[in-house]
Amino acid sequence: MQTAKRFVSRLTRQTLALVLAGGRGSRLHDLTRWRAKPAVPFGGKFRIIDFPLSNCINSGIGQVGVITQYKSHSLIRHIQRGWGFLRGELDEFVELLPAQQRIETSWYEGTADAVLQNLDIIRSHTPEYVLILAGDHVYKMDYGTMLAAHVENEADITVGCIEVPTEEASAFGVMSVDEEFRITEFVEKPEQPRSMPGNPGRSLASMGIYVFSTQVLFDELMQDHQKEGGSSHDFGKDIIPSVIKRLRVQAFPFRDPVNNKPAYWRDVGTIDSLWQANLELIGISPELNLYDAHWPIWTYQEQLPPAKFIFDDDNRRGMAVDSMVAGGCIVSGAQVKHSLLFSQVKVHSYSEISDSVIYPDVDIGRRCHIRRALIDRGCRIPEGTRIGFDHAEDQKRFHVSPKGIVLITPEMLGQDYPHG
Ligand code: ADQ
Ligand code: ADP
Repeated sequence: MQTAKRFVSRLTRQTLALVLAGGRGSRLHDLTRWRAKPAVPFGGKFRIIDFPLSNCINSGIGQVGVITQYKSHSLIRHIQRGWGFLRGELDEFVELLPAQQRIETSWYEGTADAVLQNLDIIRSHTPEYVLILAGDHVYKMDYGTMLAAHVENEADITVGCIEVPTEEASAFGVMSVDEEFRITEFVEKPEQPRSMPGNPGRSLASMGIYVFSTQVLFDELMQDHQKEGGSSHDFGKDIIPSVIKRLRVQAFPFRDPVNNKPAYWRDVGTIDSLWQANLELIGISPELNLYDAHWPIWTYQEQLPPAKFIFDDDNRRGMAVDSMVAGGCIVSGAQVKHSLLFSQVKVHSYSEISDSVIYPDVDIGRRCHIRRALIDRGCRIPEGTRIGFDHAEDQKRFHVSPKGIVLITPEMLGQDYPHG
């Protein structure tokens, strides 16, 4: 029995994954004014949620629920369009679980409440394990290894973790572990995070992803639900810290299976980190390889013609170097350097773009000079616009991040958002 339990494919088949995709992501400013953070575009043709969803499918987990709440329209549309290819008759699905006030007459409070309100749906799928994921991180991870570790350690709960610099650790749940990686202490977003013993300057942070044995999940959610006040109904704040003394709660360090180093994992929670993580993909051998045929990232994509680079009427060369350019783009007599163009971006003659991330359906008029910018979907940049050269000037119309990245949305340009 014990040996049979170790077949990872059996474990993944008995697992229901729940992707929490309802948070605000308010540090992304106007990018999340109309969409949830998991719906934010990333990597030239994906949205952030495609990463955890692809990880599920590539790990062999075919039963997935996506818990939505805040500004969920574009997220729901993306999932309906892009993630309907699973085979219902094989009991594989990506199911949307919007806040529907099923148990309480309120929206989802914390993350634990969001799961609690879907208990009847979880029950109906009779999983042996429930894998709780965040919808807003970029990484490639085989959840099968985490499930196998959960079973081998005979854990009640397993928490995915990574090492982070201690000075950044107060943004996370921070844990201490014993020599068997059992969690002995867990503090959510501590003001003074602890370093790992023997590794000063590094702390062990929760990735906000959890494997629960199903009955443990039910029991703990009900207990938390019945608490009179004092609980924000959140996994990191309430559930995990309160169970570590009573239950076997293991940490699972997320490492790269090839070199056994801490693996690529990004929160992309700010304009600076989002811009940087996008541009990092352009490098010669980026840490996140999107060209890995063994770990495809699935998404919704329109049928688009190839990207096109053309000489304009004055014989000026349209070109992009050191860049990634998605389908449907046309660069005509303009120069694009070290930039990421999402689908259907048009760049017109005499314009120069560098170090920028341009979301889909953007039109950049003639004679624009743009550097270090993040341009949201659907912007039409008027002829002759200069961005990224004079921050005092940029600040009057746009949002300028602490590292000087200029965020531009259609509203800031006085334009309507593209619908549909
Ligand atoms: P945070 O990222 O601060 O910390 P939170 O804001 O609760 O946690 O978001 C976690 C996930 O749940 C996100 O994907 C978010 O979209 C979603 N979410 C939040 N509120 C929701 C709600 N009411 N309904 C549905 N979905 C919701 C967590 C952990 C930390 C850990 C970090 C890692 O609490 O311990 O270190 O994640 O990023
Ligand atoms: P995404 O680029 O993520 O797909 P959308 O452009 O679809 O985002 O916007 C998300 C949702 O918000 C859509 O329903 C869109 O119509 C709506 N929306 C965006 N901006 C506005 C606005 N200024 N006023 C009203 N609705 C808006």
